[in-house]
Amino acid sequence: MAIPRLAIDPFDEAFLADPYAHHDALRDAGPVVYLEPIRCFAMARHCEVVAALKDWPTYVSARGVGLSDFATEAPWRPPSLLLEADPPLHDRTRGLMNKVASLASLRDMMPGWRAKAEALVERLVARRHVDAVADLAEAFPLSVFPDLIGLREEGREHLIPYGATAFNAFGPRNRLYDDAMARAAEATAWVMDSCRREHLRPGGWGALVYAAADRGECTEAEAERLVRSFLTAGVDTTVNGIGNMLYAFAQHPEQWRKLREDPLLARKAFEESLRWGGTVQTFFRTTSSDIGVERETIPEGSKVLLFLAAANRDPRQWQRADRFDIARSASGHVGFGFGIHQCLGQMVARMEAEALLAALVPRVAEIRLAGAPVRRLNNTLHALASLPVELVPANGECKT
Ligand code: OVM
Repeated sequence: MAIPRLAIDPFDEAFLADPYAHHDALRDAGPVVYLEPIRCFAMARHCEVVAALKDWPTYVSARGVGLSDFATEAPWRPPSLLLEADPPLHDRTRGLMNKVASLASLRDMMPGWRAKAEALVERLVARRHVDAVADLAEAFPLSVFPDLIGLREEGREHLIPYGATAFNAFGPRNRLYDDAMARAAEATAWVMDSCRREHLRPGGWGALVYAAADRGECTEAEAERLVRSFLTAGVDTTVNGIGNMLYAFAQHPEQWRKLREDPLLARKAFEESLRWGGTVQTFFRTTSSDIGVERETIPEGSKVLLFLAAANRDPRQWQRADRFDIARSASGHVGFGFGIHQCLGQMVARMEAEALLAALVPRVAEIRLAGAPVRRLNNTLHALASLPVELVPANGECKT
């Protein structure tokens, strides 16, 4: 059997507006496919996506995890020392960053995050009609994450546009890419400047990265670039992870009732929302050698597109894969990736989601859709621009 050649363009706007409608065709065509419109190989089944993510010596990241090959094209910004690096460099930078983003330092934040979430949710329930994107999914992460890093106050509105730009830049040079780049200058300059030592507050994760530089674990220039990773990867991802989770509950009121009956399901519910409707849809790798597939060869230097979100709904892996069911075990999902590059900030994301759910569950009987959700198209992220909802107050009948 040959590698099937498909005419699907996973970055055209019809695909990006509703990626899940196209995943069956990608998965069912074969374990590896070739996508003619973008001229690269792709995998959409759970087994193959996990195998490729595990095999970092073959499927490398240092040539970029977007369509652009850094071996032949200049990257739009200096490459990330984490995302766009391979061992041995990656082991050193990731080891350093793992210590900064420690669970212990996060646990100390939790009481403050919970209090912030409660105050926010109380204000919103009183208003009743809110935009779950602007008022919850954006407002909550922006009220905790920049302070965790120790970012300066002025200019924080650039964080989401910068994230959107970085994630659009993984795609081909389509309209989304060009529009993002045309508007990127100010946000990019602000983010770069915010990564400098003198702009980071003592005690924040940014300052901790510079403390590692002071101990000789990295250079000053590397510290600056590593802080940039927090700002690139930490905002638009959690914003849309929370937004997609709230949208999942708005579409499945019975799942919200189930969570209210058993609030300890909150952690599982967030994992299931990442599996069912995750935020990061795709990442590329580049092959470091020829790979035999069927009776064909994926040549060295090929871009391979990994459909994380399709793997997460692969019926070969999950029963009733298309059902959002917060009581199932979603473990094994690749919404945070897999292997050596698996999301560094995943505990931040989980804690943000949990703080918000802990505030919402006792106060909100139903997250009721109150208008048409609006998508914000992005080459990598499944994102929402707006989600009008009615937060139906709980009147204290909840157990918690
Ligand atoms: C980075 C980074 C890491 C993960 C995701 C990401 C833009 C960026 O290190 O800059 O997306």
